[in-house]
Amino acid sequence: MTDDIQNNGENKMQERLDGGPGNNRQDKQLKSGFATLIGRPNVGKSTLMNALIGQKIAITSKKPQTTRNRIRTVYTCEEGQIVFLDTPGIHKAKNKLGDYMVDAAESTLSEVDVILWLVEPSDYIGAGERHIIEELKKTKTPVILVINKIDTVKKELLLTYIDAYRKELDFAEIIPVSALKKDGMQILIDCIMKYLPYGEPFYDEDTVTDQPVRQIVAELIREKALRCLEEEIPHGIAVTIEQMKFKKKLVDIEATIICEKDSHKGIIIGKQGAMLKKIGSMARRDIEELVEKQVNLKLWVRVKKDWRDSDFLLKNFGYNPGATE
Ligand SMILES: Nc1nc2c(ncn2[C@@H]2O[C@H](COP(=O)(O)OP(=O)(O)OP(=O)(O)O)[C@@H](O)[C@H]2O)c(=O)[nH]1
Ligand SMILES: [Mg+2]
Repeated sequence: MTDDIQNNGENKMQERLDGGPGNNRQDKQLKSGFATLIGRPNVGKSTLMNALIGQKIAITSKKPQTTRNRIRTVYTCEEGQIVFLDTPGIHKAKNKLGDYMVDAAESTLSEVDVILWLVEPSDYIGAGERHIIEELKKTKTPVILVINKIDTVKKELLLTYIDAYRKELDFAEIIPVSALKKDGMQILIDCIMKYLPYGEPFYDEDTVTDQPVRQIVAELIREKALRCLEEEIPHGIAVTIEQMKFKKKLVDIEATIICEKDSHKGIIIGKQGAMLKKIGSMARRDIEELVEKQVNLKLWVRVKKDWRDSDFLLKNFGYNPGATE
């Protein structure tokens, strides 16, 4: 297999995500613009974005601080195009990675046409929400309050939550949804459209994301590590792709899981390699769905002490401080 063919496979895969050449729409008064999803960690931003575009691009987990980079996806319909930005949860940063994540989220506020602020279904407005309210007060961008996870509460209580939030900020709209059950998705799409300017679409109509395939693959591996590992270990993990070779029927992938301590390395590998095998086979299934080919996945584990506080290593692992794009 020559390098050309291997690269061609990756390029074709990328083209499928990018929408490929051509596909220009006949545009008459189309709407087109950017919507950012912000909120505290774990409120369901990534789940909601995946539900809105109908495809899994952003990884999700029940552990907070899952998303680390700004992720751009595209929703296109007859009316126009919404470019979504999924962002890391806004939290009190404890290291340089945390600073980077919060900056990736907060820097979107003034760059978009509409902000979706996701909150838990509750009338308790804590310090985390108050910090976000202060940030939102600084921008002129319209804010849609999205009360997510309504499948977990009684419908009667929704009005209390809406009232509590309405007192805090002048929202353009307040929409209750369940991202998990895909409840309220069309209402939310229609509502976002109202706040977008008229204009040409930014991307071809088949484009789903501008995330490179390699990055999605690395994220899928990190997602499985997040799901399989407990306590503080997942927060200290990064994944790098060493190589990805597209062959005729198969994709060969070699990846490294980076962790912060020797003791973590032992846990990630597990007894006779059992944990690493579990992470690998779970990730392989998802990657196969993404690349639509059989995948041969080899995983390694390496220790890089305190990488979350090293500018050099952060950059190396794809978290580029100062450049959140
Ligand atoms: N019951 C219920 N759970 C939800 C809903 N939306 C998301 N979740 C769950 O909430 C958890 C967090 O979801 P994510 O989408 O990863 O949250 P996030 O806001 O992107 O989190 P960070 O990336 O850490 O900021 C996951 O376990 C989801 O399954 C919902 O509508 N209902
Ligand atoms: Mg997320």
